[in-house]
Amino acid sequence: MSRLIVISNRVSAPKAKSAAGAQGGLAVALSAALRENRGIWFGWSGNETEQYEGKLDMQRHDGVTTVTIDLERQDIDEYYNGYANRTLWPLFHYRIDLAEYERTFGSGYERVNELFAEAAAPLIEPDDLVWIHDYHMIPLGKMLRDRGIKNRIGFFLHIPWPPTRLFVSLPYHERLVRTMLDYDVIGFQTQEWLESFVHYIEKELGGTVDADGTVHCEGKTVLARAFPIGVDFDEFTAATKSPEAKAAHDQLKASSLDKKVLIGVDRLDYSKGVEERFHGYERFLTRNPDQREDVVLLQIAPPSRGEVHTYREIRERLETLSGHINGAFAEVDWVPIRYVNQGYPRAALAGLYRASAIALITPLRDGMNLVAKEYVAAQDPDDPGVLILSRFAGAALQLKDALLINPYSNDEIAEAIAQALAMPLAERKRRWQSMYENVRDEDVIWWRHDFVDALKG
Ligand code: ADQ
Repeated sequence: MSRLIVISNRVSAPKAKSAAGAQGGLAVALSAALRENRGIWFGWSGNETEQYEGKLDMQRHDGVTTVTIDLERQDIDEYYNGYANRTLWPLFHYRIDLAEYERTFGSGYERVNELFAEAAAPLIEPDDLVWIHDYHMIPLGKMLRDRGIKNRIGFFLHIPWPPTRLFVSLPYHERLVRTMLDYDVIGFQTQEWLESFVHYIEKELGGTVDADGTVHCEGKTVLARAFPIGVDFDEFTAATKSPEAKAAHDQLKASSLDKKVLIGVDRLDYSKGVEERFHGYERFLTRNPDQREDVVLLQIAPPSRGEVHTYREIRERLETLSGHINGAFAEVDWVPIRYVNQGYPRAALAGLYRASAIALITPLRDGMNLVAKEYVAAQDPDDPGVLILSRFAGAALQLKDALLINPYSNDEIAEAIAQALAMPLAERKRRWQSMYENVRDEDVIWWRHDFVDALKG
């Protein structure tokens, strides 16, 4: 069996099962994938160093070797806060209004990717499979090739790939995409993001793409395919039965009495559509005065990327908006929104999902969205809740029996809440059953096998 070398911006394998903080979807998915594979996970420690001198920190936990490096302040600012989170993240989530194009960000991004390549190349042995993750590391495969690495190298993008007409607003876009032609496999979350990539290759670089996804471009060949990521189904369903889950479940039930809980769980990010969700919920409260006190919205949103100003701004806007809605509608014994800015351990989260009659998941654009799948996995089969899901989340292509809504429409959100509250048990069960089968069958292990098999060639 080949060893797997995973490379991503951050490494958080050892903590992934128990940390109470905001866990990125990537950390949760990869810790599961690496546990069985004698793998090495390489990336940034998350720490800052005065001066980077090529020092590697190597640790072993749970069958996974992690190797990390520290980064200098300027690298963190230009590569991570800059190009990754102020340029690529907004652009790839269709927000060119928020994307910032600074030369220093682009050069910092290339510099840090070179630094990653220099540090990772010596760890790679001849039979290893190399799997690079996400938008922070797009050019890394080529930089490893430049250092003589001949192994099979795959790249998986966790976020959307934007339509060509938006993508070409990125200075040096051809240069970035050309680096991707050195991979053996490029994976996207859904067919939709794949189609945008293929369109770019054909229209901007004059390449051709076969029906099986083989891309021919500028003398190179690479397989491009969709590999929808799933949840660690076994781990998550086990967590649902834990004492911690039961305690969280009972606490939420007891504190909301006979009210139906609507739950939202997101990293605090403008792409998650939490503002639009609050507006849709407000519309529901306005339109349905007789049902107001039957519901409560629990929104869990731990802050992320606090060094980036757009994240500080969305945080402030949400505080103001939740305060406004609560001020306008609250009664002595009821507030419409419980807005919580912290992360929860996964087991507690499982209990909260199970205690909630409705999940309100309304991203404006999302590569996949694992919260939607976790909500489905956590339900009681005898009395399952209803998933209201944005049609712009990658997960909507698999979870077709959710109530799919356009998150930009307050009316659609309000109407879906009313429909969910009125939904008969038989319909809830029918919709949940089909979503449950998908979440169970297309889980993170299935995803990993699918990608690694393609990478083996
Ligand atoms: P994220 O944007 O981080 O991931 P998501 O897929 O929803 O989004 O994953 C979030 C993970 O963090 C989930 O496992 C969730 O349980 C956890 N989480 C969120 N809020 C939490 C809280 N308050 N407390 C504890 N845990 C919390 C990126 C892409 C997604 C893609 C994933 C995986 O943006 O589209 O699905 O990677 O590929």
